[in-house]
Amino acid sequence: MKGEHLTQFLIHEQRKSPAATGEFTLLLSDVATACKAIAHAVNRGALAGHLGVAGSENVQGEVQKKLDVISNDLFIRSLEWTGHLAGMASEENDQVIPIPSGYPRGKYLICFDPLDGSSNIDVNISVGTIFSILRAPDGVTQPSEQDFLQPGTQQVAAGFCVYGPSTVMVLTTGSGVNGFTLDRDVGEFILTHPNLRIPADTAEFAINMSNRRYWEEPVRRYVDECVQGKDGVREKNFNMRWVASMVAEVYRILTRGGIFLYPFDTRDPSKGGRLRLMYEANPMSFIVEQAGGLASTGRERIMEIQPHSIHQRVPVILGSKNEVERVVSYHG
Ligand code: AFP
Repeated sequence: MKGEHLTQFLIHEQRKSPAATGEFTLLLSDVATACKAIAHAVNRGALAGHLGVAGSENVQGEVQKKLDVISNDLFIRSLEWTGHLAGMASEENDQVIPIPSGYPRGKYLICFDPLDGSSNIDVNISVGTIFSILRAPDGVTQPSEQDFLQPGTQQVAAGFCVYGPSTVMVLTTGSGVNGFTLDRDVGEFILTHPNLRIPADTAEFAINMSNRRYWEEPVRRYVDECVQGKDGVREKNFNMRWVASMVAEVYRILTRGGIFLYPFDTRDPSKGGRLRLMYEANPMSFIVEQAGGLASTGRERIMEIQPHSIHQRVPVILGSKNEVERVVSYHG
């Protein structure tokens, strides 16, 4: 119900499943607490000396920002002790993150990108946290990387928090998508955007055009047709956006439709794409599909990919159903 806070919402959802123990509700509530702490750190920015680079690289070989490191720490510290998780995997950590000995273990696994879009931090553009929750295989209390390698269809929940003009958490547990705005006065996420739905048609696309020369032909054809607008085969004008923060792009698509593409390109074919399957593509695909959209690599449904590594990258094309179907059809 619009206006209820996240904990109320989660408990109402929990009561719909008589067998629920409350562990899942508590886990989501802990994730929200972690996001509030990160929102606070992001919001303090230069005042807390949080801007700039950390002087290190992550496992992907990307330069880490101070806030990447701070957010990763805040997320891990908020969740490791709670007893709801068997293990964690972060975009920033080479290996899966075990629950320290001395803390109880739960039945869930979480994969997360603590600060997506972090190249935008220093220029004060929206960034966010993305998470995906899976079940640990039966009886597993010390999961290995292999235990995380489940296709996106196995996710029990996914969400993201966008730290923008307001802080908004978007969440799906597999029955629709809801958006909660952080009310800083009371410290709670309030349900402000119930049952988000992505319109099937759109006239807005998002892609990094500077990579055009590296794209495959189907993507080039699709984007060229959008750019030709009324004068081309589409017979309507399109608008373009590129924030370079996936959280901001997906939030825009959830509020007014659109298509987002980070396709395969030939800059480094061995990478298979730019975005990470476990931390970005799978959770965003779950959310988008739950809101009535589609998510594909161009050749297959993202959530059906069998992962082979926790840091695997994939092409991502997601958003308004009819546009994604069109791009997929061009891949033939
Ligand atoms: P960072 O977290 O390193 O800034 O990457 C953000 C991101 O994974 C995703 O959120 C953007 O859509 C995409 O990369 C932007 O990539 P380009 O800088 O190549 O446009």
